[in-house]
Amino acid sequence: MEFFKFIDKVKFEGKDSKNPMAFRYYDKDRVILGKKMSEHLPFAMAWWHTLGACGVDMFGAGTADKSFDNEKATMAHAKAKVDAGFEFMSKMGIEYFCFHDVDLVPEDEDINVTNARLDEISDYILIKMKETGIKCLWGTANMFGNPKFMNGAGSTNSAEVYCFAAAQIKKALDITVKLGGKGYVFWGGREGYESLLNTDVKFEQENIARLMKMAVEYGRKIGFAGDFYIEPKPKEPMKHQYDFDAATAIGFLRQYGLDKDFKMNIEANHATLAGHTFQHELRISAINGMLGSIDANQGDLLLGWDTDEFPFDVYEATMCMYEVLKAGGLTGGFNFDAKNRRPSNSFEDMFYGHILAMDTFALGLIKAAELIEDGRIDAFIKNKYASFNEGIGEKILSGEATLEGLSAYACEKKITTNPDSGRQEYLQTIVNQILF
Ligand code: XLS
Ligand code: NI
Ligand code: NI
Repeated sequence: MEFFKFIDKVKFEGKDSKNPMAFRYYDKDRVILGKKMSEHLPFAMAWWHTLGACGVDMFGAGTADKSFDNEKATMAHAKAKVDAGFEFMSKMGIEYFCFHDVDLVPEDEDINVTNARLDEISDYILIKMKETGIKCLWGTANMFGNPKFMNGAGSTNSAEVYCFAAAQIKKALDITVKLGGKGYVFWGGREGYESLLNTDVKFEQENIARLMKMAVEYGRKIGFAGDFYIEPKPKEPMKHQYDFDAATAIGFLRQYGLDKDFKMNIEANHATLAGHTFQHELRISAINGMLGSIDANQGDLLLGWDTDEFPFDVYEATMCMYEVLKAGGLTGGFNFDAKNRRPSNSFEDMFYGHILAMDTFALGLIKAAELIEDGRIDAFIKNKYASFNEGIGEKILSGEATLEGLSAYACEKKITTNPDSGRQEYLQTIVNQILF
């Protein structure tokens, strides 16, 4: 059954094309800095948004029909979603997908039934993967939707719920490994608190770490060689979430000895919710050797929540790709954790959203490569710290310096110098010059 009859395959037509079902910048075989665009940009479809989200919001019902000609919450519907998903990814030229356990099948009261459904659907997905060459980027367990998780999963006060979470993680890992997933994500949905009056933060964080340790041990045992990821987010649904931002999550991983197995999955919209730029979160992850994967979406600075829009801000995408190129690429990919706006409710809009996003990142990649090749920004930064290349600066870097020694140097020289200008506006001019 073909769901998207209006398009055969989205093709690259170039910058001047007015065809809405074509790429203007994403030209998969174009080589940028020695690598094909498709290799720089392993794009992934998010099962939950693309095949599940219907535009439901706090004030109204869904606007988009994602029944795919089947009754919802049935295995027939789950299979139709697989068919629709693989047709969609093939036509878009998207090579990966990401999923939560309960995106794939309807969840039953009895976890054993859910697990059997997951076995069945993953067999079917495997067939489609072989047919199309499409791969799994990462899997995860949804440990925030079920009312059981109202006080968190790893952070719950109920040992029983903790076991239930463990069972979900185990199964989601099994399925991820079965599908050859490159990564496994922990987004700490409800791992946080509303009030400190009823929360033992230390206890909860230690318990989350225990659960992650068990997940790593089990994953390695069943042959999972990929990365585990934490996806930081400061708030929503909880008022305060433990994985607030990259720096916090990295500190947590190091404290509990999880840093060898985990990296960051950075989501653009979560970065801005944390009061950071997307680029900041990427940089912090990269300098700690933990830039793993990206949830490529965009927030709205006028709205204070995770709006999960398809990215269209080329400036942000350029800065993102600048960080990714500097870091030598991702171990993961670019997952479109993004959904159409509620009134964009047709199947065509699913295509337009992903075309917009892929073109935005392709253009970002082209521009980031130009910034790097131009070299003026790198040269500026190198020169900015040049006083550490010789004399007293060199001594500081080599570790020979002592506080007394530096003090003696400063007092003797009666230092009055100020550092050179930061030249921010000059550098911003370079960025604009290259962008436009
Ligand atoms: C929610 C998160 C979620 C994760 C996967 O804000 O972005 O969708 O990516 O659980
Ligand atoms: Ni996400
Ligand atoms: Ni999110």
